[in-house]
Amino acid sequence: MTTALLPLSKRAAWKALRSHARRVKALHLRDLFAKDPKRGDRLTVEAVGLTLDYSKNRVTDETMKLLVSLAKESGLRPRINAMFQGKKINVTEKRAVLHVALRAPQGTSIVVDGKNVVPEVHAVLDRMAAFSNRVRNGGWKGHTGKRIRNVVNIGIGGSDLGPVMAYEALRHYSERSMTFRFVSNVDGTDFAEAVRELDAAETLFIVSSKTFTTLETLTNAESARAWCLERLGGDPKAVARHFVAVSTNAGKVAAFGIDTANMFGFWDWVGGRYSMTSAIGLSTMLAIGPENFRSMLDGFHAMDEHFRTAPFEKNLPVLMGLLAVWYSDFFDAQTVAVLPYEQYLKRFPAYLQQLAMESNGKHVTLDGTRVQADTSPIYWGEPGTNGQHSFYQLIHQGTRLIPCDFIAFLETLNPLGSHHDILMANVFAQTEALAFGKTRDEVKAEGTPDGLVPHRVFEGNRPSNTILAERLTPASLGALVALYEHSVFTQGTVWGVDSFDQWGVELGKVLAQRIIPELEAREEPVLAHDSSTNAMIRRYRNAKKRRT
Ligand code: G6Q
Repeated sequence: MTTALLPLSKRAAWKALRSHARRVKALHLRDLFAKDPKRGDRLTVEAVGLTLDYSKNRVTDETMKLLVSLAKESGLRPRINAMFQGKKINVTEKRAVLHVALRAPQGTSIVVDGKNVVPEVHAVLDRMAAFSNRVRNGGWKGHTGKRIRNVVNIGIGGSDLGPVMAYEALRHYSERSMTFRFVSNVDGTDFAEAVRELDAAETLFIVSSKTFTTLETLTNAESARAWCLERLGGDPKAVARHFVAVSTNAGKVAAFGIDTANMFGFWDWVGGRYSMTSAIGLSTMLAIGPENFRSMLDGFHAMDEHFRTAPFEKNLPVLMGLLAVWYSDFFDAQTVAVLPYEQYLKRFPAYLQQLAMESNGKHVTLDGTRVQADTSPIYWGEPGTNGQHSFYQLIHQGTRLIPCDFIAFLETLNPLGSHHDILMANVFAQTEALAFGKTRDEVKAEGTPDGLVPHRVFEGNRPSNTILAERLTPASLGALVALYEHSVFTQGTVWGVDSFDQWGVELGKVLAQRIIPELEAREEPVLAHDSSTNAMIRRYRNAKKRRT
């Protein structure tokens, strides 16, 4: 399908966008708004409880028309269909890409290799729910008969960032009598601090690893087992009461010593960074309960359906994806700032970094030829208002163009005096200041001394999206995450890259495996790296020697 597409630079819409961009660069948002008093309403779309105001972007109606044409010429519609039909669109790994099946309601059908996978998805969800209920109501006991009060998820990358983001985001809905921790880094500090004041008799470890071969996760899991056994009398039977696994690899789970009866499975068509709605979400379900987890899945599903069926002109993920392409490829913007005005979303930018950058940080297209444009922008961000007191300076007055996504909720989960009014006023003020700025004349009219005028000018014309939802709920979180998943898919489709592989993480892993024995060998190893790497290895070994 995709191979029949014209190369990016040959697509009519792409060529038209090139010359169109030159004209748009000369326009200022001040004028676009002045000439069109309804622009704010016109360039706002709503779906699945989310409102996207994209009016403060440097676009005209013509831009949006051309971007939508670009999506069409890039085969977005057939590619969406291919994904939802379980086609193997992850071509380099020959896999279907079906995170959308993880949230499909019971009774629906999504077929992979001739088999409807939805019943299996629900069978795992049911097992997760039964297990979560047992743990939450104290029915599941630890080795010494105590109930579980602490849950530690051990996993990294896609097996960590989704769970930790969702736990933080939905903390309001979580079982407050339980403690949830997340260990990902192989740096021993992560594990040591996570379990520091926990009672092993009350602690359950979830070892989350799709492959169950990941060095960091297995190292942490081994340390967790040793920590647990040391505190519970050394009886290996304790492992069955304190360890469960989430994986696709039953053999490795059993080899580690976890009873496969306590394993929750998923499938090779779930990519790591798209796995938070699979059994990888077990810690989330333990925290918020099966019903809330189901409403989170329903939020995802509603956005999946919107993405699958809505016309591109009104399709939130498509619009956001196309706008990211617009700035990345026609304005040379290097980054997108994601600015949630919601403290519970503090890990959302980190989650999004993996989602976007691991998916579309690619230099070749599906057929292996060099991609003809810049691919994924760098996603970054921090919750507002904190960022306003640090890096926003550069966004307002620096020399780089930083498109921003503001995310906010109309109602707070923690009403406290006028906090929420102040918070929301800041969201609206920031988007206004970025778009309209402050002219030289306005600065002068305030009586600013001449020498200071240039320093106090805000050029404006700095683009932003604003995403608003009623409240942060499991369902609205689901819709928000799915919005970005499909925005990333849209971007990857335009660039024609495989958004579902991640070969770029392999080389460092292989090299680390070579260096570990060189750090641990008793005898001085023969080092055959470059002079920099050799010297660092020697320095480390010498420091180790000095300590012993
Ligand atoms: C995600 C990546 C990667 C993966 C981790 C953990 O898309 O594949 O971040 O999730 O490397 O892998 P395991 O779950 O297999 O331990």
